[in-house]
Amino acid sequence: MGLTIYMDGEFVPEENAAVSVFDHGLLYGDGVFEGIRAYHGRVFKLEEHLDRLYDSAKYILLEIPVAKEEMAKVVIETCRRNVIRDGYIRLVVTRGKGDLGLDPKKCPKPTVFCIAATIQLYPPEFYEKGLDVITVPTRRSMPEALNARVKSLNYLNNILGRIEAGLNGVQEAIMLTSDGYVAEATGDNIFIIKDGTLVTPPPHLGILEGITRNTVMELASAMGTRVYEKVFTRYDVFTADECFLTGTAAELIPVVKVDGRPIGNGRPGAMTWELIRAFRELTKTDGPEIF
Ligand code: PXG
Repeated sequence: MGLTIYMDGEFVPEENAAVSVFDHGLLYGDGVFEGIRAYHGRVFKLEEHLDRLYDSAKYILLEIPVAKEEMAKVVIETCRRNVIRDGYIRLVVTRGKGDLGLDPKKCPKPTVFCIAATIQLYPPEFYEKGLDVITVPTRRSMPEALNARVKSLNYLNNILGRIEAGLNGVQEAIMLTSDGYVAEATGDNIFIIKDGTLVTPPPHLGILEGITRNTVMELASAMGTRVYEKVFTRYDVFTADECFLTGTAAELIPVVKVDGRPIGNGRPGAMTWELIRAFRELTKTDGPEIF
């Protein structure tokens, strides 16, 4: 594809952008990342993504060797060099190159790279007709083990969930907590709508506090909709009027069937469409300009 990648302080051609086989990001998933979108020549919610990246790094005691303000410039410049007006940005900070042991003290210098490209998560027709999803046997990791609020490079828990969805012929999975509460999808947050009220699980349950999720909550509140962060179960999903997922890559996508049960009337709901429209409007004006 011939992309230009930001890699440890310089912009290099894709074929020269490589990490060491001793990088602890690769050996152990020891690192943090962000997936960010560019829309209409702007980096959507850049500040929020950078705040989360630096908080994730802080939680794992990883000091990012680039100041936050500088990192904002790195993201914008990577888009510029790849002529990305609408695209998907992956910003990654790993513990860096160490030895074969776990000890992060052996990794003197974190690895930082940024990719600006494009992405299509689900086939376009699913945005129109909605997704069919299942709850999977693999539970979301306990927050006491690795807090899901950290956007770490350890995605095996989610990937197992995604594999189980695929084994059952659907695109996406809903993962439950070890107590059986609805947590989130493998790479998206979940919302249900009942009697005009929007409900989504609280971050302390052990989910990623999605930036798209927070944006949707703000948009709904601004529309005068009641919004609650509340713990709920599959019962609440099965009896909901509407259901949808949110994520930077997925954006807002309606869910029309869960575990074989149609949600509401089995078609994407009116409130979901209204939120999708409001979200699309916001992408026109939010975030710093690339060009
Ligand atoms: N939950 C999880 C577990 C995520 O990984 C979200 C929610 C949504 O968060 P944002 O801030 O993006 O609204 C994510 C982020 C993929 C993929 O290929 C998805 C994410 C990250 C990287 C890849 O599906 N999702």
